[in-house]
Amino acid sequence: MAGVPEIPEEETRLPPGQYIPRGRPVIHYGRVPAFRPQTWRFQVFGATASGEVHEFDWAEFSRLPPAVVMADFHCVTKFSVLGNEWEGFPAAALLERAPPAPEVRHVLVWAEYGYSANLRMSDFDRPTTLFATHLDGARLTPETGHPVRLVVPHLYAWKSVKWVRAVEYLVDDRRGFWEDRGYHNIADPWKEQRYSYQEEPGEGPP
Ligand SMILES: Nc1nc2c(c(=O)[nH]1)N[C@H]1C(S)=C(S)[C@@H](COP(=O)(O)O)O[C@H]1N2
Ligand SMILES: [Mo]
Repeated sequence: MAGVPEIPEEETRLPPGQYIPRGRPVIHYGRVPAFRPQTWRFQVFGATASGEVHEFDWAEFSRLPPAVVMADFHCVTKFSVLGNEWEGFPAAALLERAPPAPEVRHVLVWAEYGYSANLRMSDFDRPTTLFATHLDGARLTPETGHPVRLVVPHLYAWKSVKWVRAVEYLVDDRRGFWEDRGYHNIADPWKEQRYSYQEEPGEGPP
């Protein structure tokens, strides 16, 4: 309608408490690991359907079916980066190649140096949850997760594990690195689920 001021799209797209920074912040705990393609392995372990550990080398992992996801990125420290084009392999494709046992409800995603984040299977299984190798048309840099990082755009970005090396299938939920240090087990930015003291009964492991 004429005369009605429009709310800029960037404002309606920002979850509560978030802002758009200048540039693209890079943050992580600890050092940036080196990628050695000859010895790199990706493991799927825990409650697999077969009871066996699945292991992929880089060539095998790279043969998962490709996908592209356009998404915003929200860090709990309050910056958001809008409109990222991630390219990689859907988490759902990994679930097909390395099926979980029927009673699996959660995953713990593991990175180099022991960083981890837990997710409900319903969050891991979303079509927009991706193992990304590229951002905005370019290969990930060492700092942003090369060779591969998880991207879970609908949750706070600490769940988007860089330098990912393994997925553990869980029947009972277990907290990851930040979830164990006071951050919310679910981490939905639209509900501002930042800290574990905000958790409702049933939103985290006892
Ligand atoms: N392996 C690993 N992944 C990680 C982290 C980390 O410390 N280690 N930090 C997380 C946090 S808190 C954020 S905000 C994003 C930052 O991603 P970026 O550096 O590409 O912006 O990576 C996430 N993934
Ligand atoms: Mo973050």
